[in-house]
Amino acid sequence: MKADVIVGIQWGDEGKGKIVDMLAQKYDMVCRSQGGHNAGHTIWVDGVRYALQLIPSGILNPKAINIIGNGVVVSPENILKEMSQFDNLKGRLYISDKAHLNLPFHALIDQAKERLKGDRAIGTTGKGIGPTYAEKISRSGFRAGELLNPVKLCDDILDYFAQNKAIFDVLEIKTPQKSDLLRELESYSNNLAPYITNTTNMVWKALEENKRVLLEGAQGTLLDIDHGTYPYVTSSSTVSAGACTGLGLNPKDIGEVIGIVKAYCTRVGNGPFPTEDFTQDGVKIGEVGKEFGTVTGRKRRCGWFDAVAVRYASRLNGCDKLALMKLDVLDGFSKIKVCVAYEFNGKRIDYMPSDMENVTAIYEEIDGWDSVVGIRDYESLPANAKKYIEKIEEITSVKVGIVSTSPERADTIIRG
Ligand code: 2SA
Ligand code: MG
Repeated sequence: MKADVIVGIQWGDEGKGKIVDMLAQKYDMVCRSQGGHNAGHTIWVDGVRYALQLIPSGILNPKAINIIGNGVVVSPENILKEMSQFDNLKGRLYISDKAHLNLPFHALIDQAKERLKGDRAIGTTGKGIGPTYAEKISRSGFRAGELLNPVKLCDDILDYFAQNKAIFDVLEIKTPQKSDLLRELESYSNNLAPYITNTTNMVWKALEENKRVLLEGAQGTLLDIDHGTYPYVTSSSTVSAGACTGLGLNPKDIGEVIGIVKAYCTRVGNGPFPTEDFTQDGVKIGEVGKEFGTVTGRKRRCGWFDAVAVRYASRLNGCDKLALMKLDVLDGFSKIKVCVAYEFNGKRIDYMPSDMENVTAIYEEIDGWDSVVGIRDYESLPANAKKYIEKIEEITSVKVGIVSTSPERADTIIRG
């Protein structure tokens, strides 16, 4: 069996939550491969609200096994809080022993560095994601497996503080008291030990046994550490290839890749966003689309669909199809803009250059429609909504296989 991948195609918050939640019902295993508790979505089931940041969405399917892979950075404090929303997760949730630990001091480093950067700040979520991945890459991080020996881990963390004292002093971060740190680590260890294991073997076994496996991406392609709008990116590989390294899979293990895009575009944090709309239209999209960060509550910047960026992201991920989310948010606009090319150094280009700071969007306008809310079959969509979807398919060369017409699970068009 092959593992299917769900990946964000823009700057995150494309509405992956709804699709993963829908699909998770059909999968035996749902895995996260990157990111940490900077991700976030809310799922409602039978009137109960669940906030998920690290735990895969398969947790709401009682039959699914959920894996937090080696590529994820795990905050023990945060995951324990999330786990407390559920009754008994034993046998349903596993954390890779190779996943790196995102500890409280990582968030302090993240926030201090953002302050020092001033107006060149990235606009991170402040959750310590960058510093945790930085320590992983520089080979001085701490892994979930080390929680199984909290006494040694405590000594190692204190050694790390001693080695980096000069830096911690500049950032005004205090070394923890040994007794406090040990108590904290012992508590994490007691509560998390039953969940920590070699998850690579588990995913391999599931595929060998023909189980259906879904890999759930967090953030989006344009936030990818290599391929996104660097340095205004997150610190993980958000593309489908990253799902392989983040779980111990190889490219041949991957089945269908579904790219999630919003019918318009948003971004939180700083950095280039060629189709950002500063007029009343942008404000309206934000209000109707309820565009606020689920983790930090930050207001998202809003603008139009950038087909150049979506084509680039679809190629990077190998998307078999796109799921077009929140089409209903564009209801009632008389004209809808689509970015079909960029102006860069005085020339029209049809690709994303590495320097995205200096591109200007070139738009085509499409006539709007009244309402698509709740429509569940393609043929019933207003003609202009179909034209919009076909325009997106034409420019990106990827089929729009799924269209979402409201936040409700059932208000979804499946085109196959
Ligand atoms: P970080 O914290 O180091 O990953 O931040 C680096 C950049 O990545 C962006 N980023 C995100 N963008 C959209 N959604 C994210 N998750 C939350 C959500 C965000 C929130 O689902 O709504 O609640 O604010 C997310 N996580 C990271 C971030 O804005 C920086 O641009
Ligand atoms: Mg989100």
